[in-house]
Amino acid sequence: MSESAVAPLVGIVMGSRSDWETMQHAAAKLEALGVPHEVRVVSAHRTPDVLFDYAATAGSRGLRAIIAGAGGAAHLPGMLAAKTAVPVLGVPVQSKALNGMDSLLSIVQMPAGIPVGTFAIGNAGAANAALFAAAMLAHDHPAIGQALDAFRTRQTDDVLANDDPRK
Ligand code: RP5
Repeated sequence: MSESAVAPLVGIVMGSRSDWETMQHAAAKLEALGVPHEVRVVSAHRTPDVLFDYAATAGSRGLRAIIAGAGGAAHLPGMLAAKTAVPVLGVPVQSKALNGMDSLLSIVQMPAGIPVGTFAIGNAGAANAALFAAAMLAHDHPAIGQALDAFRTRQTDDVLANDDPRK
């Protein structure tokens, strides 16, 4: 469901356009599950005022989760979480210099009191953050819950139907 159709429930933000290669996997999952979402580049370092405004208005605009991807000195998820009570799901982008270990540690080591749900480095983290956001929404949005159940059933069936790795 594209962001123009209905008010977004999930915001996907990233520190740079260069993060889209990773974060597109979050958008694709939300799209497939029919979760209304928006996508924005919001940089903790290059556009800090935009970050503060995004976080300050997220809840009142109807966002129920923010998926935030960043690489390197990845302050975006933590700073968003510092400014909004909307749950922030952090995705460490795989950096060139340190393979994303820098991103992971920057995002996961939050001080007690300001939580960020931290996912795996790279594409798997982006996809799982989207699935997690869908699970958070499932109770209040049954259609999303049904889409999530159907996805998991298809995934299981696919593994069972291809259980001989030599074929
Ligand atoms: C971070 O710096 C971004 O999240 C990105 O992963 C990294 C590099 O950004 P670019 O130099 O590619 O714009 O803020």
